[in-house]
Amino acid sequence: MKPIPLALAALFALPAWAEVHEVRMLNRNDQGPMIYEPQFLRIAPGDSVRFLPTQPGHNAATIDEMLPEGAAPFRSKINQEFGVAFDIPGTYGIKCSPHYAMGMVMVVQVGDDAVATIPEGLPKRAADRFQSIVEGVE
Ligand SMILES: [Cu+2]
Repeated sequence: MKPIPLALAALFALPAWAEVHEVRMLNRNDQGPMIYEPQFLRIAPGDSVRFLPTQPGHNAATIDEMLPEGAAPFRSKINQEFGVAFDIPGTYGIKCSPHYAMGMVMVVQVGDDAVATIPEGLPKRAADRFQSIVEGVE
């Protein structure tokens, strides 16, 4: 067997490539109105999520009560594709700013931990959808 060239050996020493996950922002799908697809992602620290304006009128923003300690909040512009890396493990609640009260939310779970408890005091339809998301997670 030929020896592995030095440059290639260096490549193998790098950590696995961070993955990019895509989330579509929709007015409706077969699971309901005002919805992210998928509504739940489990990703590795360092992975990124791209929020795609598949249908108009949506964005993606962190929810203050559902942001791991030390993680930076973000808020994308309406109708614009937005990519963000998640470096800090934990449970991130994501909302669409104009449709939060209508329950347009999702969970990004970073790392291997169980999904954190959904906090009290969220808008009713957002809380209901978070509950159904969490119930669907193994
Ligand atoms: Cu929306």
